[in-house]
Amino acid sequence: MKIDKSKQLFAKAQTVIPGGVNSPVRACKSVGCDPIFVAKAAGSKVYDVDGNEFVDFVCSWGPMIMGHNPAPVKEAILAALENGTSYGAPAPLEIDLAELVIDALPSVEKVRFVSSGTEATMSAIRLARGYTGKKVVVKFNGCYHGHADSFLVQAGSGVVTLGIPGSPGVPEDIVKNTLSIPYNDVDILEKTLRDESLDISCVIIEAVAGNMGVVPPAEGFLQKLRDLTEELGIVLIFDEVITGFRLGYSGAQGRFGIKPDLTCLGKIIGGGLPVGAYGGKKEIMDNIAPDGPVYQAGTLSGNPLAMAAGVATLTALKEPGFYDRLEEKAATFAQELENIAAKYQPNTTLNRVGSMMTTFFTDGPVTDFDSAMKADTEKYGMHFREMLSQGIWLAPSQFEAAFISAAHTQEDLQKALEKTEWSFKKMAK
Ligand code: HOZ
Repeated sequence: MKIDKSKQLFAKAQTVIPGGVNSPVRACKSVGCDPIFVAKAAGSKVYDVDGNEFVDFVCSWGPMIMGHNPAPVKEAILAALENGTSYGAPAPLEIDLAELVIDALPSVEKVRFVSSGTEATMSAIRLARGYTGKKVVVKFNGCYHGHADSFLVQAGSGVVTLGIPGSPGVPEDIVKNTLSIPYNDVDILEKTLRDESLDISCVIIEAVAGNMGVVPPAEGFLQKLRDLTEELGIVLIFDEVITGFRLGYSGAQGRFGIKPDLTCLGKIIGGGLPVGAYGGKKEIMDNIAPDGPVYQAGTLSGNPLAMAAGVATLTALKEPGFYDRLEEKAATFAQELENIAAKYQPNTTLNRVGSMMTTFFTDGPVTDFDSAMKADTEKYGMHFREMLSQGIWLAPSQFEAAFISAAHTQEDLQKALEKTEWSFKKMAK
């Protein structure tokens, strides 16, 4: 595969952009190669600047659930574009998107739009602290909630990919108010939440973890978390930036039948444009300025192009059977992957929930951060490079998810399976 133009662009990018990338995992450091520069994307494919074609399982890290540039979203963006790109004033589409979100998620009575998932989670914990008058945020090891200071403790995604223990620039004084505990450990959870000396305002969780690779909640874990937080007056925040409108039209909360107090959204609700949102109980949301004293604002919040893309996306996702078809496609694909792994790489564990999955290079089970960290990242890197050379685009880190979209055809999935078999076989030698 020729990648001369990507190589040239990466060299140039490194002179003007830190690491040559605008988000660290993209630099492909942990998988031992240089990044590919993208020229365009359409449907299930990404095309690089050298003219190579890849079947895309990154899907822009989750948003592209209908594939790249689907017609209804493209048309909605073009129509919105005719009316200008930003107003810094309210516009009708914001209400439309808010209504779609509220209709989809029974736990959400009011929603505020921001411009990224990080903004959503950071605003949600501020709101929880303002509402409860308490300081401490409880999170789970290996969960990643964006890059705001409070969350860079035992975090997943790029933080674990690059082996960053905590980030310089994040003051001790801030992270001392973040408590990170093991995912799926009911005993530690209960002990922590019942400790009144801790001054806990909220618990934030990826209801299905996607940033230490995919790790599902253990049976009953989310219900226990809901029961405890309810009993103790602690705000429960579901970070559904990845899972929202991914694991079903009502996200992880619909799938597991849990109603959090606050929900953070992003990715899919922007249809590929930069959007985040946080929403929940009216009683809590009414504390946000201008109705209440908790401050949060944004020049591009509710941006008209992003709202148009979001409305078109959520409307399209309402199509009857959409999620059933996606689930079936992902389940069959995952089963075939497992069959191939059983033959050539038996020391792997595939975790899947709906259309998100991770093959961990460890014999598992992978149920939390510690077990995810047992994965052989060298092997993942090798597999990543083999797959890339064969036209299959996987996440450039063991600790991320692979996403299936509605645009993936049987031919795409068959190709991915054949190439996986080829790579696993080669690695087994
Ligand atoms: N942290 C993001 C995935 N969980 C990566 C975002 C990006 O590089 O675009």
